[in-house]
Parts: sequence; C-alpha cells; structure tokens
Amino acid sequence: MTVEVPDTPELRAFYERLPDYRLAPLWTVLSNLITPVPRSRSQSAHWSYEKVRPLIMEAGDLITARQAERRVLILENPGMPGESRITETLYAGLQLILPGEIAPAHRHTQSALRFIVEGSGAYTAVDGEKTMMEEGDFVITPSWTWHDHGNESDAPMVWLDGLDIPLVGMLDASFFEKYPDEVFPEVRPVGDALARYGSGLLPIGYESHVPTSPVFNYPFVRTREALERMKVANEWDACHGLKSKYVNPVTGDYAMPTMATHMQLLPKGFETCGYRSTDSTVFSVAEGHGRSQVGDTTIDWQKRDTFVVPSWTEVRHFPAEDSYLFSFSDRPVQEKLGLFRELREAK
Ligand code: 1HN
Repeated sequence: MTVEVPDTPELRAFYERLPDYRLAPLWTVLSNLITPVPRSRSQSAHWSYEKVRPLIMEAGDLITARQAERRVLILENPGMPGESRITETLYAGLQLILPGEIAPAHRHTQSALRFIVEGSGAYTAVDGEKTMMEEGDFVITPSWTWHDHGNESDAPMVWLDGLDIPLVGMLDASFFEKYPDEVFPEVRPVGDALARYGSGLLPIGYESHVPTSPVFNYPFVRTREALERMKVANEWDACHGLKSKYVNPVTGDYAMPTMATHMQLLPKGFETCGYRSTDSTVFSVAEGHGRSQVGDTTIDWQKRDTFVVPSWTEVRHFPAEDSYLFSFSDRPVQEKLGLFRELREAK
C-alpha cells in the first residue's frame, strides 16, 4: 500500500519554522534516504589510456612531481564531478613519474594501492623499504606508513592509484604529515618483505599489529604465472572466469582492510554471465582487449584502460583475446559490516 505524503499550506508553514530549531521532517525525504535497491550516484565510465596518456604527459611538461607532491590526473566519476572520486567511497587517479624525479615522502591515514600501467623500474618505498615496480604489479602503501616514489629508469612510469579517500573522509578520520626530508631513509633491502612474508613462509613468532598485508608488492609475473597454471584445469566461473583475490598471508583476508583487490583471467571468446554486486568496482586492463556490457553502457576496453562498474549494475565481459583484469572495490568494508550483496544471473 502506498500512501502519498500530503502537501498542504499548513504543512508548508510548519516546515518553514523547523530550521530555526535545527529540525527537519523525515517524511519528505525518507524515500531518498532509504531506497529499495542501491540508487548509485556513480555512473559506468571508461578512460581509454590512448586518449588520456597525452594529457598525463602534458602535465609532465607543466609541473614537476616535486612541485605537485603527486602529479596525478584524477579519474572523476561523471556522476559526481568535482568530488575527486571514482565511486562513492573510492578515489582513483593516474600518476606520472618521470626519469630522475622523486615524489617526496609523506604519510596519511588513507590506504593506497598502485597498479602499474606503463613503465618499468621506478620504485615505491614504504617505511624505508623500496620495491621496484613493473607493469601489472599491485603495490600497497598501508595507512600511516611513510612513502615516497622515485624513477631511476630512463622512461616515464604511470600507475593507477586507488585510495579510500572518500570513505575516510566520510568517517572524518583524515590525518596527513610530510616527512622533513625528501626521502625516508632506506632501512631494509629491496625484496625483503616479499621474501619474508610472500614466499609461503612467515618468520617464527611473527605477529602483525596492522590489518594490511606485510607484502607490499604482488608482482604481476607471479600472479600471471599462478592464473596461467590454473587455466589448464578449465574450471571457469560462469560470471568471473578465473578470479583470485590478493590476500594478506598472515590472515588470509584481503590484502588491505578497506579495499579488495583481484586479478581475473578471462579466456578469449568467453562470455561471462550477468553479475551485480553492491561494491562499485574499478577495473584496470592488465592484458588483452574486449568489451563489457555495464547496464546500458557498452565499454570497449584495451590494455591499460580503466573502467568502473557502479553498485548493483549488471556487468558482463566479452574478452576478444585472453585478458587479465585487475580490479578493486570497497568489498572488505561491506563484508565486515554485513552489507555486501551479489546476484548472479540465473542460467
Ligand atoms: C598520495 O599519497 C599518492 O603517495 C597518490 O602516490 C595519490 C591522492 C591523494 C592524497 C594522497 C601517493 C594521492 C595521495
């Protein structure tokens, strides 16, 4: 039974008196506050790397990494222009670091992930440990860790940044500090974390006191090798192909507390079934090309492109060749709060 909210002169006069008391009627806004299904402000959107790369390089001519602190072009969801967000809860951007440049050390409570889109051999340092980055690597800077980036190679490097900025903003929990020097002192050798924590081993007595994985680079060569080996079993998920989550080896949980990260392999000619979930998801094409149907929008994607699928919008993928898709979303948060829902098309 639907009852219309009445609109009378008496009610209108009543509403006008309420703001003086810092009050407002619920019944005029209730249907917008509590919707029967997610009514996402996010829209599906696609950033072709071919189209945005010239603008990123132009930014490289106009401002240095040092001047900008981070030289990034933000990927703004067209449903929320000016809000520096790609989904309701997440920020994304494409960051450029040119040969010889340094992006100075700082730390913040927002967690950050990097997915390397172009280039080879630049580094990110986290709390004094460098990791060299290659295309397709997934790199983490955990909340409140000192981090700086540098490019000691002879070519530009571009990566996709994913941060939980809007989520942390919503919780009013943002803290930020600059390190007094440009770079944080190097205290451990390159590769230490991966050897120590990412080799199917953990040092005896090791206890983690943070919710983020101690492995802060998941190299694409390893991820790809794992999925290529799994591929021979031919056990494809109808909606996802072969999709694996990046895990924290200490807990088996997602690698980051606020953002889920996955790599999926879709074989050439596979057509995924319709899938929707409450976690708006950002995809970056690590390899291959194809098409995705996102609600009413068709997206033709290629290697290095980024696209976003809003909450509760049906997605289907049609890879034209064997394709690797990296993706991230706020799924861990939703799961921990008991909010995550998904729906697979009945076949
Ligand atoms: C940040 O620290 C990085 O460290 C990138 O590379 C993007 C966007 C907003 C705030 C901090 C980085 C960022 C950021």
